Amino acid sequence: MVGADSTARANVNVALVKYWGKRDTVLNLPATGSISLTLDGLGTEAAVAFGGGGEADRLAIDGVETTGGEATRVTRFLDLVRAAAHRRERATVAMRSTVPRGIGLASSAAAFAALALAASRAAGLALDPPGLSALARRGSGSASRSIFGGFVEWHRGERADGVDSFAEPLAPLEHWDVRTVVAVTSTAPKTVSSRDGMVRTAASPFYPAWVAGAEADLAATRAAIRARDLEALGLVAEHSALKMHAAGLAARPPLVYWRPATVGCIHRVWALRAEGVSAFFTIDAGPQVKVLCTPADAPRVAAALEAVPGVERIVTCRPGRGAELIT
Ligand code: 2P0
Repeated sequence: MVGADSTARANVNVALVKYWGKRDTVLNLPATGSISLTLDGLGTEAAVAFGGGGEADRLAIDGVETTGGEATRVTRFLDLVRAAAHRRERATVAMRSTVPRGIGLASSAAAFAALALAASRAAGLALDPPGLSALARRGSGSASRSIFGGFVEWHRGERADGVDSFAEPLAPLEHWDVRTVVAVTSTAPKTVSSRDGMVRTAASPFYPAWVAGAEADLAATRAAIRARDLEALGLVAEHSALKMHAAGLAARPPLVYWRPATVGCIHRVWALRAEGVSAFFTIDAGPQVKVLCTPADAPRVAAALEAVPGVERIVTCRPGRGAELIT
């Protein structure tokens, strides 16, 4: 018998204080806490049904039956759900991206947040929000944050078993309406995954400084969000992103996620600030630049970034909701 189908949706998030390094690679426990903003309109839907008598899990991504590394990662994740629910049946999983195609932001955060919610419900598990976040973390660290909407903090946790390493919302979604203007500078697949990039960075001579600075950045970011202080938030976000990339630059072999247009956008954001526009960038493990600004300034920021040579496309996002069940 095929079990009840459960479908969930989740959005990607952009880290303002970055997660970049693990204290446990099996349990996916971070070396530091991190703070993010969930983005509206860039997400993934996951439909899961256990049962059906198959010998193996079946995965379709955007309607295409998928095997290999992605399918293995989903099966490993479903094994955790099966163990928690005391079930053995294989599952049928259909994932569909609601991210506009080809913008280089098809993040595992949205995928594993949606999968955690859909698979746990389909398996009959009723997890509380921290439990759901901790489950999503096992699929992909940043997915722990996409369980929630708006500004979210993922706690590093202290325990070796990881039960205290989950995310929580820092404020209701309506607390602060900001915009994130995403400048897409390249849609080529990245050459080093986040997972491998983090391992490489852990041997960087700058890694200890990167880890040591996190607590101060987290405290400043929490205070800035509470006070709705865009300049304070933006300056810490830029600092956190630049430190993360600096640690990667000093790794061996070096890690360079930026393209020429990435640097062009950095300078354009600084020029906008000199012109009086409150705009601040952050950059994840790729070449895209994400710029935080007010709703009123978003059109001007978008126009400025669109004019930077090499920028292929601009997407402007409102704060987004957390993971939700559709069926
Ligand atoms: C972040 N990134 O905080 C950081 C900043 C990218 C740059 O979390 O190994 O895909 O699955 O836990 O979550 C990307 O890392 O890595 C990431 P895993 P994940 O958003």
